[in-house]
Amino acid sequence: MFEEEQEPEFEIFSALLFNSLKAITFMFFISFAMINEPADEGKIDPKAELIITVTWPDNNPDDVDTYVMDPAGNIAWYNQREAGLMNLERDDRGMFKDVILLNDVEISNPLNQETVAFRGLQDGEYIVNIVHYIANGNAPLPVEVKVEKLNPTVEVIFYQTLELHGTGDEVTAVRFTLAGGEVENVNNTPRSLVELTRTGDGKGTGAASGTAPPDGFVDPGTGQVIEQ
Ligand SMILES: [Ca+2]
Ligand SMILES: [Ca+2]
Repeated sequence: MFEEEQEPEFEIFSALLFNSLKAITFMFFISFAMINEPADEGKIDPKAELIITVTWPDNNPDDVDTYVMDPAGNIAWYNQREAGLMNLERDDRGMFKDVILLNDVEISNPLNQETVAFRGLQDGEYIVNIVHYIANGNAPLPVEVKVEKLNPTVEVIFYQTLELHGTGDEVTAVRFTLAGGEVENVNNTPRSLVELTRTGDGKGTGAASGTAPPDGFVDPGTGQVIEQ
């Protein structure tokens, strides 16, 4: 009699305990998943072998884009930021969304810079292009392009200030060939990479056809892909 009265309570307690354990386990996995979520924005690979830096004047509202093709034909650009062993760390869009926090207050970040990091290198030709995606004035825009090979010691392969002349202007900044760790045949013979990404001729170009990026990521104001 005594035992019969105790059993239902015990069952309820067991069920509660079991459900609580399930909930705690679930929350544990959720938080673990959130901790491991990669924060790729602005991340620089500490083991980078080569870095390309494209810079234009502080506070300039123009949007310059960097396109890089590796020997395998992969092209890194704003719509395909990871391609082969390359990673476009950030698509800088002039002053758009450029803020930094100072004393908990948002202030504008004047920097205009895009960086492509390589976590590995292969023999063959690399092509670095810059594109004037959005121009706001008529004056030529000076754009610094620097290519540095980092190992075994820092070696500047290329450093020059080029000019872009209005929306749509694409300039081949530099082409170079790696052969067994040596840099050869540094030149700037023009070759359009924009064309390759739009026609889908490059590998991993992220756009099979047409000139528009996927609808869900387009900023209606500028028509450009919104940073994730
Ligand atoms: Ca850009
Ligand atoms: Ca900027």
